[in-house]
Amino acid sequence: DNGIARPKGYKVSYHYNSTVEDMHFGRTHPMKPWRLTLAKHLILGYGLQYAMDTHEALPASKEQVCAFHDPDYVDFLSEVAPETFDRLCQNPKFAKAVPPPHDADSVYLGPYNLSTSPGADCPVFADMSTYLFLYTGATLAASHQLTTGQSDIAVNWSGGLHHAHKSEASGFCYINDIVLSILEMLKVWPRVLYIDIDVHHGDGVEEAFQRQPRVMTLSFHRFGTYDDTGHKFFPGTGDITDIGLRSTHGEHFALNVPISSGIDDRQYNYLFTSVVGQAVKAFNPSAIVLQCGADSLGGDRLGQFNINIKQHGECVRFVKSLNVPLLLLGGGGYTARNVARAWCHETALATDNELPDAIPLDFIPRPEAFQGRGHGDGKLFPAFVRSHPNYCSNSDLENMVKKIDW
Ligand code: ZL4
Ligand code: CA
Ligand code: ZN
Repeated sequence: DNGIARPKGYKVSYHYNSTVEDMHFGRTHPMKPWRLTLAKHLILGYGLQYAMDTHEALPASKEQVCAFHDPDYVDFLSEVAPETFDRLCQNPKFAKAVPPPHDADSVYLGPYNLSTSPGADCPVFADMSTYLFLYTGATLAASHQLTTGQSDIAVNWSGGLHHAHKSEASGFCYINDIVLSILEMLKVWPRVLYIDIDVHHGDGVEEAFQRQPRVMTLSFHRFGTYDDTGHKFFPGTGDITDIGLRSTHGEHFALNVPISSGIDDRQYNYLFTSVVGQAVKAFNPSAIVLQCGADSLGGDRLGQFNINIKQHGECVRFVKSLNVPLLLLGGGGYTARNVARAWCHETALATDNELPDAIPLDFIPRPEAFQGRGHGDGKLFPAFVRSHPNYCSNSDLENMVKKIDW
């Protein structure tokens, strides 16, 4: 007996298709879909499958994806592969989608910000369409469970791709599954709150709902420039003054919490509970979508925060305690073993289970991923080395909370 039980009085569903694990963005590209294999190993190793209903996801249909995205872009995504890219680019229907200006690394970019060059943020890789339509299908199945009242919490760690625009890929994101899920929710609920704890600004979701007062978007993210290069941290938007478009009544429905690098657990918890608390009080959401990007963890390859797994999970616990239908999505996360730890812990929180710190290594296919110094010593909650100097002062954070008012 592993001690794992179903939660009392509510239902959790888990939506996933293992096919996404086998996808490769490129050898050194930071996005590693196999982090989802590690997450699955931990979740099954601890026995959390007994605490929820697991659903194998089917691919989303083109029609479903067109609820937000441009139909030509969706056609391109459904047909594109490394072998077909150049030919598709010649097609007049797609050629009119002008490539964005070449980036600082002067990587060749094709239409829709896609590229077959390995240096691109959004490469065209083998079986890419399969990957895109599956993570989107999982998010749509999860939202369907919620909107039909069959689940109270629905989980898709392969979703949460918040940068994708209506007709452009951006920042490792091609289809904005989050926007699609919120559009589904708006069919049954008056107000949806979107919260984003990925270390990057949730720009695609914010932009999509700029003119929609029934959706409030709230992103916590690193904002500012790199010490060494002076370049802006991606995507460069989401300053505190970015509050979306004001309605005729003066209200606004976007909130942003720009954060300097090195923020610690206590400071993050203060920001999160204060701002989410205020947002919930003012907006009174009927449902919440929480994007749980794990690149806000300490030790992430791209992020620059010093948050531990327990604190990342406290955000999930806080939102869950609000007792409204909840969609939990993944997102970024570039130190694979820690992404797996965080999302396993958060699956446990969703199902009201508490996991022992010692990972059941005997029940895990690749225990070496979590063993040894530098790999977390077989623990679910290793203390991260504070690798980033903390540029957040308590008084700056307090002033920011005061400024975020409406
Ligand atoms: C890489 O090593 O800041 C892509 C991207 C590919 C392979 C080898 C090529 C080497 C880091 C990133 C050159 C890579 C230069 N390879 C990439 C302005 C940039 C243009 C692209 O978590 N170059 C763009 C996007 C961000 C930029 C972050 C976060 C997604 C999410 C949700 C998206 N783009 C500069 C970088 C590498 C690469 C190494 C990389 N790209 C790091 N940060 C970015 O919010 C899922
Ligand atoms: Ca964010
Ligand atoms: Zn991110």
